[in-house]
Amino acid sequence: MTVFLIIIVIALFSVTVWQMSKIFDLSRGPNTDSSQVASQKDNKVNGYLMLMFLVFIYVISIYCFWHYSKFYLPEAASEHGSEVDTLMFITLALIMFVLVLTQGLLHWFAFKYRGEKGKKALFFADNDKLEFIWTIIPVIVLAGLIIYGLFTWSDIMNINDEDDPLVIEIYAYQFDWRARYSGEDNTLGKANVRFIQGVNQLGVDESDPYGNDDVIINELHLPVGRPVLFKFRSQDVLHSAFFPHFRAQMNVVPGMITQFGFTPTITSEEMRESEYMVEKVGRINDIRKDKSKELMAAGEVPLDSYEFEYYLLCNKICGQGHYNMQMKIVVESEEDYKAWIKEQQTFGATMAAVADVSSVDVSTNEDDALEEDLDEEGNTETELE
Ligand SMILES: [Cu+2]
Repeated sequence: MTVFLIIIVIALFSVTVWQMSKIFDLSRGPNTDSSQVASQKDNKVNGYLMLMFLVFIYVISIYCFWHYSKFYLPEAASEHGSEVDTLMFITLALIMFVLVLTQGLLHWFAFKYRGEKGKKALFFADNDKLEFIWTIIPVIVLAGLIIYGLFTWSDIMNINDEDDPLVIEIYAYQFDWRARYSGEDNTLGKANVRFIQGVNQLGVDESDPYGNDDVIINELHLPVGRPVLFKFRSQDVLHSAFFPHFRAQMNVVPGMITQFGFTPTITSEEMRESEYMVEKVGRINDIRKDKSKELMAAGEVPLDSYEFEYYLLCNKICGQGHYNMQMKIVVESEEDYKAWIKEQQTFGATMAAVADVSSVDVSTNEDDALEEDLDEEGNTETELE
């Protein structure tokens, strides 16, 4: 309702301004020039305005590059990442070059050939040579960019099985992620939404022996330098798995399995210690300190200091909790990774534990019905009536 009222006020205000400008026009003396043809003075003013606008767009572009470049992502933390960055840089550099040149020419000519008394425009029908030049140059440049992009794309998307990649399933649902490691055999057990029940939140097929040693967890640990093959699955709607620091993104589509592979090259610790990150984290913590002062003055809890972590984010607006759909990624040494994965419970062990608990409960309360509910955190509650 407020928005509607604001729109009405703005509309009425515009009508008032328009009516007033008409009144001013009428109230002008009889000697003023009321013709619709641009005068010598109009042409001059507009010519110089063109030049000023050119300077304005150059200055604002330089300012933006200088001021916002600190928000650029740091060095890519994956093997193929630098290829993506180079492609991006070449494309941007070409676009910038053409943009600076054409905008300069456009505004300069508008200024130079502004209307002047006695000046007459030259009638110029066409010129085959000129047309050929300005057609062939963009064709060559664009074809080059597209072919280069295609090669880079196929290079990145071709996952070589000979590299023995670590197979991990990334499972998306509103509004969180789960990672399923394929275990010792490096083969994921079959899964289907129909098997989703109780603790089996990802619908892993219990009858498939490959699934027994799978590990399901909501934190992604990756050994540095080892190729990883991600298989993506969605429970509900379209999500998009976005790993900005690794320059990777893949749609997560319900009803099908998509995949993407990359090799992490920089551990979380190394990234934290990099010059870029030390500076960035320092900047964020300065802002947090100021905010904390305000909070403490208002008698509220101050903010924790920020520490860098890699994150997997959702990059498709998938619902109201989309903004918070993220999973921490830890890139660590092969030994640390092995020690970590050893401590995790396998899917088989989880199901066996649940079966044990159920059988104990049933044997002690023989006539009671057993009900299992999955709460919001994905934990199983065993309720006895
Ligand atoms: Cu999502």
